[in-house]
Amino acid sequence: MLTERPTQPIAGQRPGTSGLRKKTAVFMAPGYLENFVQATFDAIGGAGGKSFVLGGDGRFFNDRAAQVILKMAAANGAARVIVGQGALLSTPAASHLIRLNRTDGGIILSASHNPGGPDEDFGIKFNTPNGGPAPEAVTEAIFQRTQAIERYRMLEAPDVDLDRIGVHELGGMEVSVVDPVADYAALMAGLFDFAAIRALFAGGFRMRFDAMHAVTGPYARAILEGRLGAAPGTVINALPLPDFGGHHPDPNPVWAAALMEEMFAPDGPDFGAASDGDGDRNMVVGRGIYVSPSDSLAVLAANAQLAPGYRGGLKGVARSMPTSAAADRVAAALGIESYETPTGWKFFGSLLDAGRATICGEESFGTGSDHLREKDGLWAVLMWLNIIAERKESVAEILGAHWRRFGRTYYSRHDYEALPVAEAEAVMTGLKGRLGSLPGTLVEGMRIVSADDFAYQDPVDGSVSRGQGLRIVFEGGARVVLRLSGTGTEGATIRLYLERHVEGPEGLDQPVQEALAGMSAAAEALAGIRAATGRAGPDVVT
Ligand code: G16
Repeated sequence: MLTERPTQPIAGQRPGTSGLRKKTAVFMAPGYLENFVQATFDAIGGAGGKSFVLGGDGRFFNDRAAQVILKMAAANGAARVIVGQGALLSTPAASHLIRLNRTDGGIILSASHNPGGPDEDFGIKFNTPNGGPAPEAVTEAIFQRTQAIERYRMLEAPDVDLDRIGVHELGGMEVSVVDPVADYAALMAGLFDFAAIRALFAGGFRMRFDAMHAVTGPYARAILEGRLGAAPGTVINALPLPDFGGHHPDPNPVWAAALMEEMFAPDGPDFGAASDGDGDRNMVVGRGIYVSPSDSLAVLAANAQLAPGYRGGLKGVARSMPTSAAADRVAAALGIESYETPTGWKFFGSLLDAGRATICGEESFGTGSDHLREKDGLWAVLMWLNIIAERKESVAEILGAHWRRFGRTYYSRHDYEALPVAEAEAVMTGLKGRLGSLPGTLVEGMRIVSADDFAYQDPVDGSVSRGQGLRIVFEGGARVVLRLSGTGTEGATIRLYLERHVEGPEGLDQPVQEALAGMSAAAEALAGIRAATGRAGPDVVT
């Protein structure tokens, strides 16, 4: 039975950097999810006759939310929804299914790298027909709709058996339950030299992939162990759990500490990797060497042509503003365009759609290409494996050669988490107010050449995004960048990004924090984060 239920606007349903993220309990409150889903359908001109992709990272409430969304889609007249078995889909796999099936978009249930469980985080986002996160115009329209909503539509019906692959019927709507891995694995097989990677593993190459009890477990098992012949047990924490085993499914040296320890042990594996809650982020580690996301992007760009899918060369490389300029140096050497966009994968979408960029990356452990419209954790891992198989060198050798050729861009991010919002905003507005007076001044013996609040004009559609982070550049290109995180659910998080380039051949092997000590001191002199917040130091350093 179809019902129209009266409702009223709920405060705070404004999607952030990638969708709406809140505490799970907030999402479970009566009407909360329903209001947002109805507002989404309304904002895209209704769901009538349309088709969508639906899936999530398996966190607590994923299964319930999927049933609610299916019933609402049916009640709103949608023609078809493609759902991953068990309501599971990694974000990149969802992006691919939207494109492959030419649907009218998709709904992804995830709070990405944030912890999951009844007391942790949940999230939902809408992706547009190009497979990418909704651009600001769409998220704004959804938000406006949440402010005016008066009713939502719901079908009263039993749950769909999402464990059973095949075609189901729900109130006249078709629900296709699909294997979440198959189409994605086929896409990867078309981009990379699986035979060469298989030969690498057959030759004794040892790898450890930490799926962090999140969605990439089944994907990594099927591809790495299944199709590529990596030793059984290569993929650990492979079973997706509603609370990710109580951990942060965040692939960085802090939250993937056990993997780091294994990789730095004397007889550690040759290659290590981890992925996040919804499978779009990646961390890559060699034996005894950590690869920063900014360096990873640069290495992938410089070596992409070794993989069959990129043999024709790259159209351009794009990075988010806080990501280091290492990739720009590669683009310059290759004679291709490089782009600096605001944080958020959605900004890459228009460059990819317009054929201006092939590879994109962010310091926040995100890398991807024009094969879909999200960042893609396993894609990056497979690209590294393809490069290693072709070059027949270790990660340390590949990085060392890269630095000798392009110089090394020392880079680190310092996070001050869960700050009182007013305190964090005071730090930002304080520095913002002083930006105009900074150029020409000396800080810690270094001269500032420019300081601005980053604004971006999309070169394709001309849209302008302002207020994207405070950027202070020193002579020689060293930088201090500050911005507020757009993905946290508790208080405010200040991210401080430090960067300094060393041309070499001397000075390429310094410990990162030591190489950046001067930048860190300059940042404190400029922004006074520690002084203003009373914190002794950052909570997370990556
Ligand atoms: C999301 C976006 C990324 C972005 C990141 C920034 O990542 O998809 O493009 O780099 O947020 O996070 P913050 O604003 O906290 O620095 P994800 O993996 O959470 O979807």
